[in-house]
Amino acid sequence: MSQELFDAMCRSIIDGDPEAAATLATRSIDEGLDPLVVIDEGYVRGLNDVGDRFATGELFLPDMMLAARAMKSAVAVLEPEMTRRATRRAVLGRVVLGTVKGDIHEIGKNLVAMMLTASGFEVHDLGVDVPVERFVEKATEVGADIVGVSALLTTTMTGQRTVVERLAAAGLRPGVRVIVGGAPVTSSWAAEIGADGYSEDAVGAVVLAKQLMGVA
Ligand code: B1M
Repeated sequence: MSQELFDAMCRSIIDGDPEAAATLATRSIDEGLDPLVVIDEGYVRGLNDVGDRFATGELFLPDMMLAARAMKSAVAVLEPEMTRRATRRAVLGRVVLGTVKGDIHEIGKNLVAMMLTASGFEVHDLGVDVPVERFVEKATEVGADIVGVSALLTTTMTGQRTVVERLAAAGLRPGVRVIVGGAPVTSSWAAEIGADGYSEDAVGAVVLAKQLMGVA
């Protein structure tokens, strides 16, 4: 039964159909499904399919844009349910989060922001295409415990290294921890650039942030 729903969700992303994506999201909530499972087993499969076919030249940029729009409409429906399910406690730490300069991919970063917020972190989301200086300024302004830097392109990953370097130059390291993520990012890249950790998904980002705050 769920598989049929997941397949329809995947299809709604491939078709770039925000209404269908939202309707199916509502149905999954009515059926009591976990929004994170729904995102991974349904919608992200569709995004990956579109991304793969973009890479081979079968689909084009407008197709990826439509897929992203459908994904955002599903996440908008699922977000309150994700927040409702999380057990909220006292603020666990302050996180400044953003996607690096030159990179406008926001869906994964937004999921990380949602999960961190729902788990009790105070998240300052700087958005996408964020200049390095903004990470440093905001971290200083809010007294950040953690700076999270997302990058989806191999060409923008280097911005994560620059954030680590500029935070150090501003005297904020190692007090302010840096976590990195995004599809092309790996734990060995995180180690190479001197970040404090890497996570492959939004749930892992929460686990990592808690470990760094000593509350795991
Ligand atoms: Co783009 N894009 N895109 N794209 N896009 C990719 C990333 C790509 C892999 C597609 C492909 O070729 N197969 C490819 C990158 C190749 C590379 O460099 N390795 C690519 C390209 C090439 C481009 C353009 C250059 C295309 C062009 O213009 N010719 C262009 C670049 C624009 C720019 O940023 N300057 C571009 C544009 C776009 C759209 C605007 C159309 C759209 C984004 C819309 C938006 O975000 N509002 C888009 C999309 C949708 C994708 C794909 C299809 C899906 C990305 C996504 O949202 N995934 C993507 C292909 C793919 O990934 N399969 C692709 C779902 C999301 C839940 O996963 O973002 O990985 P993800 O986030 C995960 C984890 O990575 C992790 O947790 C998240 C949740 O589980 N995570 C973190 C992410 N950040 C984290 C931070 C953390 C911890 C974990 O700590 C701080």
